[in-house]
Amino acid sequence: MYEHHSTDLSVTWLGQTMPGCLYNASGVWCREESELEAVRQSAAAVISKSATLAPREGNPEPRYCQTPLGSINSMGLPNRGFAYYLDYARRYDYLCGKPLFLSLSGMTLEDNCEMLRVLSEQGLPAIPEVNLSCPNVPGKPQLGYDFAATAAALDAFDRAYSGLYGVKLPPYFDPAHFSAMADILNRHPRLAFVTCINSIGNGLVVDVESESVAIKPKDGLGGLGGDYVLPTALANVREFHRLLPGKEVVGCGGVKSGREAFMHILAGARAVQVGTCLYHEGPAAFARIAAELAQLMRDKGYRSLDDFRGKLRVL
Ligand code: RRO
Repeated sequence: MYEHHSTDLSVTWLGQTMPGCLYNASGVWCREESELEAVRQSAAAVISKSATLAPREGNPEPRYCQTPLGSINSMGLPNRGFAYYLDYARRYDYLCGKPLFLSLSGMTLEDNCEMLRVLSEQGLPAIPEVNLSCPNVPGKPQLGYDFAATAAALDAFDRAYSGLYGVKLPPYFDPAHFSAMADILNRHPRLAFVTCINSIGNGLVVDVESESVAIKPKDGLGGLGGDYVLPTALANVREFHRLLPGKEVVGCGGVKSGREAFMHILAGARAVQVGTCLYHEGPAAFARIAAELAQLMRDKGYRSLDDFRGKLRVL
């Protein structure tokens, strides 16, 4: 006699419960309202393309390339401008139970603070995820690799914004860097979550047949996503989950089936974003990955994400 329990993928955090754990990685399927609405229909939450104050065309094409192991991109922050995503956030159906996150990536600290002030004044339920890690604007280093500048930026965000917010971090590769960044983040109680990771910046994909780089900007350098980044993403999720008690970690990097989503949650992720796989498969990826995750959980006897979140074993 089998007992049948339903498998529950819902996630309660930031004072709300969302119906599942999967949503898009910022940058993918989220530049236009039609794309954002398609994500809202098929995922458990929505995040918009990183916004600058003014609209941007982004870098010259080709600027995205799929490879057998993932992707390389140097989009260069193409977006409709903050006012467009703010207008979407004003009209968003918050009662659908799917949180709306707004990714902000101002060209300057003052631009980020300006966008945060406007959001604060509007009092919308949309939650900012400030991007500290865009690798693709020529001449602009990733803020998250400059610890002093990150510390100053977070102090300014606290003054500009009165609610809970998150940051999108670049991948780190050394325990000294995990710990230095965690010490900075822990000084900010309203920093409620970190999303780990952005693409691994400034990789180079080479095509042997044409003896050429794969994308045009920065002589071929671009951010890596997909299979290339999964172990790096998991390391960042696990380390920040350990080092940031009371904060949440959103996993992002290399999720293409229920198995990678499971790995991120086991490493400590509260929710999981899908980037490269969503780019290649479209929003149908969410239902497929969720079904695979639910099946894997049933096989293991888990009924909710709380049963295994952060319970990765060490030897
Ligand atoms: O638009 C981009 O080139 C881009 C951004 Br803002 C980012 O944060 N991460 C990425 O891989 N591409």
